[in-house]
Amino acid sequence: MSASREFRLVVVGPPVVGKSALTIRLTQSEVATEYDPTIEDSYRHYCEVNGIQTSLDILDTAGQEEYSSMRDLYMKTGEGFLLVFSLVDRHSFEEISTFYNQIMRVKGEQVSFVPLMLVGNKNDLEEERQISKEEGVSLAKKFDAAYIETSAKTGENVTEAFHGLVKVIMHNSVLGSGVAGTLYPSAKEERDAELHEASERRKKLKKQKKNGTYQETGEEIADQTKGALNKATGSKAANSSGEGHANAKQTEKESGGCCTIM
Ligand SMILES: Nc1nc2c(ncn2[C@@H]2O[C@H](COP(=O)(O)OP(=O)(O)OP(=O)(O)O)[C@@H](O)[C@H]2O)c(=O)[nH]1
Ligand SMILES: [Mg+2]
Repeated sequence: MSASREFRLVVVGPPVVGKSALTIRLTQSEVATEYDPTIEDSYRHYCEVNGIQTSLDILDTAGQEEYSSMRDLYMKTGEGFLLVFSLVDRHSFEEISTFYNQIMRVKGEQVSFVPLMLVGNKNDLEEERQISKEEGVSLAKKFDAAYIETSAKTGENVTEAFHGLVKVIMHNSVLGSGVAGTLYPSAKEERDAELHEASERRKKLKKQKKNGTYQETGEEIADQTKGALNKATGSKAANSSGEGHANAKQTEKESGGCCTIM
């Protein structure tokens, strides 16, 4: 397969959060159960994203502090970053800001927008969860990043996390285009569906009112509709001043069928 576009993705985050397990799950469709601390590993993965043949050059990095001197270099060369923390380890969630700050310091000198995917991994361990979805979304907003929850063990959202980041790089904008499958921001189609739902609900309430079966006040209809509209459009307006945002267009979800070459 000849790749028409190449992307350099870097997987960063504290130790033991599952960076290697996620990378191996994507590139080899294998479940890595052993913990083997990484120094630095590089993977090549061919796939189709938004109908475009892509070659992903994925760098799986060390979470361990003793290898932190290597960070500046890969942060300089990376195009997009998966910032991985563990949903069952609050300390890793708190530590992720250190990685974010370093990326912004290094990349901030080169570009005005850095494509980021904040990844809450190990979502199969629901009963041990220490970080809520709301906390994840809130941190992603602060970082101007997309947010997704994954499991390298079950495979849930693993492809979506990597492909979502590629989409962010392609659009060079998170907030304007949305990213299908992520918890934040939702894709345009998902927001459109919410708007449609709000409009249908308003029609139904109007009909009930006409038939005399309606119980609520007019203000409540307005509030419900406004609430749904706000939910559907999110707080994007406040953040949509970036150049790429206005023309960003969400395309359909990619079909699977990836192949991998190490
Ligand atoms: N239950 C569960 N365990 C996971 C998941 N992802 C990784 N693990 C386990 O967590 C441990 C650490 O995973 P790694 O992928 O090696 O962690 P890492 O972030 O690469 O760690 P460093 O290379 O030291 O930075 C391993 O025992 C994995 O099997 C997951 O989604 N669910
Ligand atoms: Mg590792």
